[in-house]
Amino acid sequence: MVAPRLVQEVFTEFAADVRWGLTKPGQKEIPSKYLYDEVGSALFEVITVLPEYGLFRADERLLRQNAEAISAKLSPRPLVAVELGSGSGRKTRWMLEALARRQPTVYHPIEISSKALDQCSRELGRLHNVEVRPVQQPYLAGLLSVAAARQPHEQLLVLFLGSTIGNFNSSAAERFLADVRQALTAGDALLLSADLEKPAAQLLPAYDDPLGVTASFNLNVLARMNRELEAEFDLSTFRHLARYNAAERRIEMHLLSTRAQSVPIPRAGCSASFVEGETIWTESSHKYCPREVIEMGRRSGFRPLRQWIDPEWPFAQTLFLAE
Ligand code: AVJ
Repeated sequence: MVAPRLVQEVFTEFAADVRWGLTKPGQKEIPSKYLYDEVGSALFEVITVLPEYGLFRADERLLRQNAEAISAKLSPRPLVAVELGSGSGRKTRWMLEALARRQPTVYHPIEISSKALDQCSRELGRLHNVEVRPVQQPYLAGLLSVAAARQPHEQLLVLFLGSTIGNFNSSAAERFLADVRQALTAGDALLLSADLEKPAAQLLPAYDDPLGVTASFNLNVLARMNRELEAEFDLSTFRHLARYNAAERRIEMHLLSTRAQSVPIPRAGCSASFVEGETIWTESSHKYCPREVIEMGRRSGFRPLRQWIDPEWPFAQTLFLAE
């Protein structure tokens, strides 16, 4: 009896967000978190191995090269590492190995996808001196529950990798970091990844690859509405669109309706009407300059300790201490 009610509640939140985002006046939108159901998360894993999607490898390179330097900056106290949105956990291995060489480490991957958590536990569960304790919750709720259970002598290290911070607009990003800071104690640490500004010619193929994986990743949100909300989207009448918004310094992903149409979405209690060429905005990926990341951390209650930048694909990792 319990499981069906839970499923119902998840559908209700998705349905409410869809109804709001597809019937409001002006730009239609669907929050980007809905891209990551089981199919979407699997497609994102494929995106990370595409040659055009340089940011994943830049993040991984920085971790591999600097994991020792990062762990040397932490206190020798027992460490609790918390990762917000671990995905498969593939690149976190480098960090955990370096940490575990110095001290026993508890690692909490926080994810809403149970598939990703399983994969992550398998990938990282056998590392020496590391204990994996998965948390299936939204980021902040998960972080708060880990923080509530901490021992006073432990240091928390929050990992927010992959430039997921770029999904937020700048004021939301800062609010989010301030919320993270609130959950921490002075002396805790934050390692934050952010993709940096670079020429649009380098950036765009990362979000519009020739194989069409990113297009499938984006179109999946229409397929998901068909699966979960009994919607009647004809995917062949929508097209993936990635563009660089230079004024806002972000990549935007949209789904463009190639014709005028009205699409019933019964379980959201609405239909969505499109004029030809109208788009649904599905994701933003903000691109930063290095100083901006430092300043954003500072304003949220963190002291920057050090920043590393990948020269091949401009990308920054910044280590902060909670003040
Ligand atoms: C996982 C949010 C960092 O914005 O680059 C990849 C998601 N979207 N290709 C990004 C994504 C399209 C990705 N983040």
